[in-house]
Amino acid sequence: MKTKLEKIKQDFLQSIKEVKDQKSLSDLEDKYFSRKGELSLILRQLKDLDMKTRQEVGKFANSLKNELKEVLEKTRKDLSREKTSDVVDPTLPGEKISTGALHPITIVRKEIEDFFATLGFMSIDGPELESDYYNFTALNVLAHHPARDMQDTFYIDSKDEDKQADLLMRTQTSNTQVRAMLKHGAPLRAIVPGRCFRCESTDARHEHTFYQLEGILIDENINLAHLKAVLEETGKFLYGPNTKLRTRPKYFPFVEPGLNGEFSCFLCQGKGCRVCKNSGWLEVLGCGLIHPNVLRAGGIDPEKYSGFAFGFGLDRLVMLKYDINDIRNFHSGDLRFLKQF
Ligand code: FA5
Repeated sequence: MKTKLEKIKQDFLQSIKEVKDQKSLSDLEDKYFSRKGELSLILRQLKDLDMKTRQEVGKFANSLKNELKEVLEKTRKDLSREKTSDVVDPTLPGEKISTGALHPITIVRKEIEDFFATLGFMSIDGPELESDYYNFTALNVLAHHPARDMQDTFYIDSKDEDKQADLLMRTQTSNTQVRAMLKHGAPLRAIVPGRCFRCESTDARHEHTFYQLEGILIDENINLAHLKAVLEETGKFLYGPNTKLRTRPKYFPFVEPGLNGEFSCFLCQGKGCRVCKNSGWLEVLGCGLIHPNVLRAGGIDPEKYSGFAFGFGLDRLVMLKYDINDIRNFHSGDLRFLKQF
């Protein structure tokens, strides 16, 4: 009898898998549990067994009956849930749709673009895969010039088709200086936000892929005072009205004179704190007056026009603005980080 019960169990479990609606479920229930159902008949035969076997098989049969009933009820519930899920109840609260958000670098880039638009600067793009010519040579950095070692470069195996020049991933948005001059001529006011690449080992402040924001202004009689004025206004826009600018000489082959630009620390107002590493100043950019050789490469007469250029580390500005302590968060893809902005 135990073997018969096992067989019933197997058949039942097999059949219930094929049940697709309430009607076939009910037929199956009848087949096993109705008065003349297969399981009911067997249970009725228990009384003919001797006492000992009846106790043993009876226990087994009862637990089997309960088990199969449970499966039956679960299937009944599943079927009715499937059915009701087709029904739309407009009174239920809606599910919140996750819409995503802008990356913090994009947020600050847009703010800075708007700010520079008020000063008459257009925002333009330059290529990330660049020829050696625009990234270095046109910027007064000739082949084998030691200044090339200032930026560790990712070179690409193939060559530029027209000029047979080496290709590389741009190391600086300055690559767009000469391109912009050739395209738009003088006078010119433009900013170039974009990605740059350097073959550097990474740490909390250095990435192999990072953002810069270049600025170029060319017109007649442009001098360092104009550069300082624009940068001071940028500092105030970014970090508040009390922000001061400090410049110190720094060599960049494409500007003369070349300068390093620092803003007074917005957190401690120059007194010294954790953010500015107790110096009171935040180093954020390189800048200077555009070298006459670069103006010439851009088809602009250095006797008539002069200009300035600057290059901000954009990631750096964003890190300071939001108090982010590791640049590697930007490309981590970690949603816990990104959802804060
Ligand atoms: C330049 O790249 C010059 N092109 C800037 C310039 C433009 C000077 C115009 C004069 C005129 P530098 O290598 O210092 O300069 O980089 C500028 C800024 O980019 C740095 O201050 C820093 O904020 C950022 N930067 C440079 N390398 C990295 C890096 N690996 N990771 C993150 N930010 C970086």
